[in-house]
Amino acid sequence: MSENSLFETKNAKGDLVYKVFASSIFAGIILIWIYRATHVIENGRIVWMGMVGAEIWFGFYWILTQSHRWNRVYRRTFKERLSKRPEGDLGGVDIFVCTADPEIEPPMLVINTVLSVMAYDYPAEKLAVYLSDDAASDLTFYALLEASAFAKHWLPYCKNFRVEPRSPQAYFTTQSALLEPEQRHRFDSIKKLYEDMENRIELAKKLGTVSKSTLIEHRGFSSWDSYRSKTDHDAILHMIIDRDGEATDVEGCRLPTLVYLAREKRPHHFHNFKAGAMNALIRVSSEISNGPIILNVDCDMYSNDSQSIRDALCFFLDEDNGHEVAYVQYPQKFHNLTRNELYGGSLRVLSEFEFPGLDACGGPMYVGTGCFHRRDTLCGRKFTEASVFKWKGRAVSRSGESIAELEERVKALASCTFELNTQWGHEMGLKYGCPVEDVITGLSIQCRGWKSIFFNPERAAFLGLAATTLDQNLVQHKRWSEGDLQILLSKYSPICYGLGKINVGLIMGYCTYCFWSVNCFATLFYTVIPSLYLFKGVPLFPQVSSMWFLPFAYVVTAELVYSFLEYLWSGGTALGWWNEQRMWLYKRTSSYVFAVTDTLLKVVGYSDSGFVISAKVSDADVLERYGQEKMEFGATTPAFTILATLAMLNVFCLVGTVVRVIWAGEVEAFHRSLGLQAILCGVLVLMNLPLYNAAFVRSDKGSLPSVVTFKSTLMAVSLCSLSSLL
Ligand SMILES: *[C@@H]1O[C@H](CO)[C@@H](O)[C@H](O)[C@H]1NC(C)=O
Ligand SMILES: CC(=O)N[C@H]1CO[C@H](CO)[C@@H](O)[C@@H]1O
Repeated sequence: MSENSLFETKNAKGDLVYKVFASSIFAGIILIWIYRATHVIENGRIVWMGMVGAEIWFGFYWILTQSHRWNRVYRRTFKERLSKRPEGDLGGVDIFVCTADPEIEPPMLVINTVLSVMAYDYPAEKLAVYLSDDAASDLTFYALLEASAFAKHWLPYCKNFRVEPRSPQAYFTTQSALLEPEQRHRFDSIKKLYEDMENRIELAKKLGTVSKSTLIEHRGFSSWDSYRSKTDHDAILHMIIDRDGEATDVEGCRLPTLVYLAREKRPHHFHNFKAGAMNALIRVSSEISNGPIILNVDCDMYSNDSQSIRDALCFFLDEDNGHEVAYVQYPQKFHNLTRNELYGGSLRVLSEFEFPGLDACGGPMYVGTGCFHRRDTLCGRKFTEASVFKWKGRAVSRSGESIAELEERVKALASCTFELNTQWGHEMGLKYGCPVEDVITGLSIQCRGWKSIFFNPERAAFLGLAATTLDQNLVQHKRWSEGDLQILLSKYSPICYGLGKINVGLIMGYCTYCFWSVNCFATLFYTVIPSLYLFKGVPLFPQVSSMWFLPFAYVVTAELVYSFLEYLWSGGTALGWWNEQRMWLYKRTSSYVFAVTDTLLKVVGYSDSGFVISAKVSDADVLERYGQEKMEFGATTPAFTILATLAMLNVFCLVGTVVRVIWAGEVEAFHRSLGLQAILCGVLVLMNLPLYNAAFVRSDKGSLPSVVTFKSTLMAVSLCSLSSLL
């Protein structure tokens, strides 16, 4: 590392210890496989084959996940070295914020994100913020106008008092420290301004329209004259704070450019979701500001650190390695998690262990938010040794062109016909044709020879909103795992597409996610069959006194202890880990089942199994239960029926077995031959305690609907009786 390096990369400590540990687990897995191969269950060949299949799968999947842990690297930046360079050397940065639905993503949420990124500590004339509104909501547009007025007070306030975080909402709710009298005064007045703005926006939302005077005041609203519906309207583009204009804040300093865009939508043109919106933004911004660096964030993810742009630039501008870097991915973090992360939504282990592991193999995947890109790589450029990052000149205004003319010209780039017969969506921009377009976009960039960087600073750079009900979480994971499975079946399958172009470890890393949903088979088998056979009194695992018992006991215990330590190390709590294990089980036995089923249905030509997306807005009482960490089961969905059936089945098997054993006085024999099976069944029952509670004890709205309880009990009883007959 030279004196001028802007970042450093460190290998994880304890690498060697981990490798020894992993090797011992691997030896255990091999022994388990040997045991299965040499111990055929005579009166149950099919079950034996199932056990073999499940254990081969678990072993195989475990090997895949080693790509996340074998080597890991951690990054650190030296911003102070960057700041020694003249400020004038810095170039343009374009920030894309995407929103798609004013109901799910209320305007106040969106503008808080916009304000937080407008307030980055970066020269304002080089910063341009674009809001893509795929719902073309005049309410969101109105909120953005209000935000631009508020920014004139907010930005100087942030800079004068070095305020953090710079999302006003987050700032006002976390600000508790005593302020100096001088700031106190400003604080009160700016808070008042914010609340007034919030009231006006909430009022407009309630009335469904903005006031007449506002409509007349801003020419922008006339764009909605021809608006028919969310899916049928012209392109709408407004430079709310224009590029070359004289818009300044209350202290006379420049403001960042601020642009509102709703690309054209027509019922007969497929819009390609967020990838389509991002590509429209890439084109539109190229004519307005053309910043060589693009940051994209989801509209619920505010900036929690005003220095993040400078951090990211350290990677791109580094003299030794900067030329290889295509994008810098930040972890997804959330500000509304409860202490013990009831739904395991913190992605803790992902950001502390898995992504640093991918980073060591060539770079993390692009997850669609919280990511800085080089514009040229996003537009399809291939890597060469000469790909040094340069700040290119910004888009120049055409002489004599007015703002209105510029808007009119640029709008054409956001029409739905623009991409016909072009490489957009294929060689250029984000890729189309897959529900998780971000991942294949990142993969193809890496396949063109680029590296990516995972940067997880101590202080979170971006904070988003985690889903707050069980249903929302399961649906979200169904969507992710289904998208990832489709990648595997598409021409962008990391195995075929990446082989020879990227590191094998990275291919394995991608596969870990692509195979997520496939885990459902082995897990379902393991949660049902051993318990049923316990009930029947047929052992499926080696006797406790046998030598073969050891590899089973070792692999399971060691992996559990390891994952527990990993979780604590990542900053979680013990109960949080336990909650995560439950979610692990629930995802694998519901979300993934639907993901695989839907994918298979699509392959044979049906469209969907009808596992629908539920609203993301939660009621006050739902949020209250979330705050108390009570699981939310209050919906009649197929997913809950499966989960409840499995839970009932396990408790029946356990109770039935205990009763039988005590009745017959076979405790000793039972302990010897069915020990492992009973432990497995017992752990499954323990994991499901919140479900039994929701089914039989709780009476609030989040309890399990009685129809689901009834159905699942019936099914579990039938399964138990059926199996004892066979
Ligand atoms: C967000 O930033 C604040 C400082 O403004 C910091 O105290 C806090 O720890 C950050 N949040 C996270 C989750 O890192
Ligand atoms: C917007 C939102 O859902 N916020 C919630 C985040 O979680 C906390 C509990 O930790 C709730 O109180 C918030 O309402």
